[in-house]
Amino acid sequence: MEELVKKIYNGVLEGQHKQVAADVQAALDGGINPVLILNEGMIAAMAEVGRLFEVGEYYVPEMLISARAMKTGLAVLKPLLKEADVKPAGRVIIGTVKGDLHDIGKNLVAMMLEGAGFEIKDMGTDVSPEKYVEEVKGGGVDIVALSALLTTTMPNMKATIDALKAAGVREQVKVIIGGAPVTDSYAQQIGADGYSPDASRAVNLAKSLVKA
Ligand code: B1M
Repeated sequence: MEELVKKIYNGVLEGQHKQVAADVQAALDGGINPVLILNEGMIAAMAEVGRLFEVGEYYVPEMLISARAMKTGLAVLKPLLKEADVKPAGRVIIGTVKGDLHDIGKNLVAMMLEGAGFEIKDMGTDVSPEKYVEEVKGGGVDIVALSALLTTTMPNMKATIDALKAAGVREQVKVIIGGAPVTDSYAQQIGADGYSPDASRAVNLAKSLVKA
């Protein structure tokens, strides 16, 4: 039984998405608790993927194929997790800011957060401040995650935070930002709650903010 969970862990680590889906199904058929499969098989593997990325042993392509394997396994697991009433680590809305069409990094951050147990609403690219505000007003959002790849669209991160303030909902959420031109000092300057240079550290940041 534990061997199957270890196999799922290794499958996610190696990015074998079809094998992971089959192994998750086999584990469920064998009566293994879905929460155990999620935590010890999949989320633990994605945490290791993050560590390998941080020490320079994994690169973006490896992260992407592991994230795909995790997603494939999660699709098999999800209906049972709902039955088991597993609470997400937090609810995140994520998007690339207004005027910006780059989405590869944003997608990676979304996948890593999902791998860490967060519920994700992907708002897509070119997302206006008003759309973020509307979503936050709808309730249930813990973190607003903003990505920008262009120096010309970075100011729309500030515009989004300002719009949240103007709508009176800034204090309801944590705002995290990232993207190639973004820096920690920029995050402080515009009043974001945190900055992460990459997808793996975005997970640690998000976890620390929902705990706080
Ligand atoms: Co664009 N582009 N691009 N481009 N593009 C850059 C960003 C650029 C640096 C290339 C260059 O000139 N050297 C440059 C920006 C210059 C600047 O502003 N300083 C540039 C430009 C100028 C443009 C156009 C204006 C080109 C033109 O039309 N004249 C145009 C703008 C379009 C628009 O957005 N309105 C444009 C268009 C495009 C494509 C559509 C062709 C394509 C995007 C396809 C897509 O995303 N679906 C594209 C691409 C692919 C790039 C490069 C080559 C690669 C970006 C990428 O995906 N990197 C890029 C050059 C480069 O970065 N080397 C470039 C891989 C990705 C995994 O990394 O997105 O940095 P990244 O994400 C990382 C971290 O930044 C972080 O985690 C990720 C993973 O670790 N991160 C976060 C990202 N978001 C985060 C959020 C967080 C936390 C961490 O919390 C919320």
